[in-house]
Amino acid sequence: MDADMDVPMHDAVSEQLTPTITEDVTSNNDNNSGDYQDIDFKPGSSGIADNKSSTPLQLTPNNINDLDKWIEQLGRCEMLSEDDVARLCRMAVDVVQFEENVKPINVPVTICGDVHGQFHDLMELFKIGGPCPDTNYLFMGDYVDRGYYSVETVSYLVAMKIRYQHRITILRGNHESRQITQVYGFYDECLRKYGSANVWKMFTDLFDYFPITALVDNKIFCLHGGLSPMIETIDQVRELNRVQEVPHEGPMCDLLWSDPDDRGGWGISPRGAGFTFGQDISEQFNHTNNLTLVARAHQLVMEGYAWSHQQNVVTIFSAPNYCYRCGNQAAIMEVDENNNRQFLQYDPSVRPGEPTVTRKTPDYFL
Ligand SMILES: [Mn+2]
Repeated sequence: MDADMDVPMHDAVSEQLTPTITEDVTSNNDNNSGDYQDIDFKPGSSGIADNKSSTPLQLTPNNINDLDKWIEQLGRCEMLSEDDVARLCRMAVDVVQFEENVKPINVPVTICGDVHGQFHDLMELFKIGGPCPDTNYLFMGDYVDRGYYSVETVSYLVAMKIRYQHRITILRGNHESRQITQVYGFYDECLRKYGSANVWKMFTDLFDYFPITALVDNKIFCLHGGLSPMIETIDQVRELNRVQEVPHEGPMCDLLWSDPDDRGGWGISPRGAGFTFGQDISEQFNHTNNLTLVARAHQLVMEGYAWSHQQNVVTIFSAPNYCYRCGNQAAIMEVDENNNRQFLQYDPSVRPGEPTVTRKTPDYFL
């Protein structure tokens, strides 16, 4: 293992919102590598949000039948048809569009970090944490990219979200974005598995509606990345217009991209988006908002979880042996009805006969 894998910030350095990529996807320069030229970036181009309901989706016996069938199929790691993904995403919009920017969540709940397309490890997570809906779940984003099964992973979680709306919450991570998924694997996987970008367009249009933060029992503020110099109170998060591609800067960007740091105050993030924030910032935020903890994901941590800022912040990472090579454990955090917290750690699932995991490493792993 690389020595620098011990240090979480080194993962931050490896995953960046790089300026060169921004140029590739936003300019019409003829010198661009052809891959990105024909991609329609217009949010909403899939049409899955064209006929949004004005009231939350009410499940019918027919819906439930379909969802249970899809969940069973996806549980075998078999992807849905393109038509079924379209139906799935239309239904999902009518669930998540009604959730608040700061989704209130009751205890008990089990809080999870990055999954990154490691489908079999997600199944292991549900074995360790208990099956949904018997156990309530909060996922803090980054379902897609890097792993080999982003399509199956995000389809499964979205199907579970629709089927058990009040038992599972799925927040948006910085990878639930049109730009990042074109660099780190999800776009390519959709093209390979479906033969067109249609499914990618549907899911990225759906991601725009995902809630961005959650508040567990008014005590634990949960989000993918971290704090923002433009956000002092949780009420300010409630006022954001979140239904858009993840911006390159500003409060919504920071919430999905920032990282805690040993240095005090705000710092420039090596990721090229968001900020680093010190213990003074975390303490002030928790004090101002009457919180006990900020729970976030976004960084590889070797034990699967890591405290920082004298337990004002916890990082949870739920992709064991990240990228099939980092050697890390994964973890989830159970919060019980008395607000006691317990971490459950787990190792990679065993996949007998899995041919792909030892193949050559795609460039976006590096
Ligand atoms: Mn992330």
